[in-house]
Amino acid sequence: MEKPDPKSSESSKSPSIHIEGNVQGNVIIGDGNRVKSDSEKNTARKTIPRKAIPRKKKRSRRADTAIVVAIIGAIATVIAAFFNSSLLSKWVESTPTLTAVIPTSAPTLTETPAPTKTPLSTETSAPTQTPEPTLTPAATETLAPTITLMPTLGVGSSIESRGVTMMYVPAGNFVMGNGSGREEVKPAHTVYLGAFYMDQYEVTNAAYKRCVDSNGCGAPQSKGSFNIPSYYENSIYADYPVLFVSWPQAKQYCEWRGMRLPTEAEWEKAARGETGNRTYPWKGAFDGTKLNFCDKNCPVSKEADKNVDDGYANIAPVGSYEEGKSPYGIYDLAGNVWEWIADWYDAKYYFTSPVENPLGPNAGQDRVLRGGAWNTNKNETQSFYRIGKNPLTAYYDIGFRCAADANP
Ligand SMILES: [Ca+2]
Ligand SMILES: [Ca+2]
Repeated sequence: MEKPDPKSSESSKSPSIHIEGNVQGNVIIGDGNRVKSDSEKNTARKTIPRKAIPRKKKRSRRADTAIVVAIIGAIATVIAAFFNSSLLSKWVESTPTLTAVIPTSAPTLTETPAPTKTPLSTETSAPTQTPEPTLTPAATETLAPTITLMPTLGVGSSIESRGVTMMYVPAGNFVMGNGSGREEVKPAHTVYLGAFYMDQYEVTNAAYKRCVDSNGCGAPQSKGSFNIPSYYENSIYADYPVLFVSWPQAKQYCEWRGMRLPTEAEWEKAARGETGNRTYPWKGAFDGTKLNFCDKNCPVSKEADKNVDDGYANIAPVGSYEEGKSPYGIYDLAGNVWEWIADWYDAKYYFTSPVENPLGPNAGQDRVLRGGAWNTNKNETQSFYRIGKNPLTAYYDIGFRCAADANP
């Protein structure tokens, strides 16, 4: 009788797992419905060939395989249990907190782009057209009425009249005429005049031409002058006195400007000042350098003063003699051109003249001329010197200037 293989006895101690087939020891054989007797067992042991050992190895491999399968199944069971466990549920519950954060931050980001519309503010650049308020200069025009300076008018004050400057002569008394000399300048007498304005210069070709060009005046009766073929329309003589205008033409020009010719009293006061002790517009004796008269270069030989050169043999531009202006800043009242006066001429008028704002005789043959000219001697340039001339006379040594009441 062979001893049982210790290995087989060990195998008999294996777990009671049901395995079909021939098994050594207390192993169920066959269908397992019946337990065989010891004799049967011995018979069976005797019938077991030695070659069964390798078969045993086959059986253990099968068992290992089954064990692996069982282990895998157990692991699967554990995993399944794990997923069904509360830990899994807790782990799952914790993850949603991460997903909830995302949506909250997202909205805040989408609204921030709104400020990108701020470029609209760049359209506010439209205010760059605000320069329109530069129309404020209109306010400066309101300064024109600042002629409210009237209360402060005095010697040196002036106004503008169609491009011509007029100087202010204050109201007051002055001495008119002269106690000696020719009969028509006598007697010296005090006259009161209201304030008035008088042109600072003799009316120039340019000033008169503005009236002619606007159909306000007739053209001078000659466009030339003494030894000057082209005078009135020649731009070289624009600032020279207009010549060849009659008394009616002179009057019409002043009225075109809204002014009038000066009275004889106004003209004399403008030339002499208030005291009446001046023989010329300047203070003191005759000075051949302060006026344009018939000097040593004058073509009228019998009138020429051979000791004086005043700079002009013929007519001179207005305002050429700064030192020859009157106390009121008025130029060329002595010399250059004779000047038409509003009054009729009467050699005896001073004996009957009103003492206040005299307007001259009511009628007459001639109109008054004052101041002498470029072709006269110094005596005829005296401020009280006076002559009468046919008002229709137009000549190369006769001009005029305008005046106006200062307090109409
Ligand atoms: Ca001269
Ligand atoms: Ca003059």
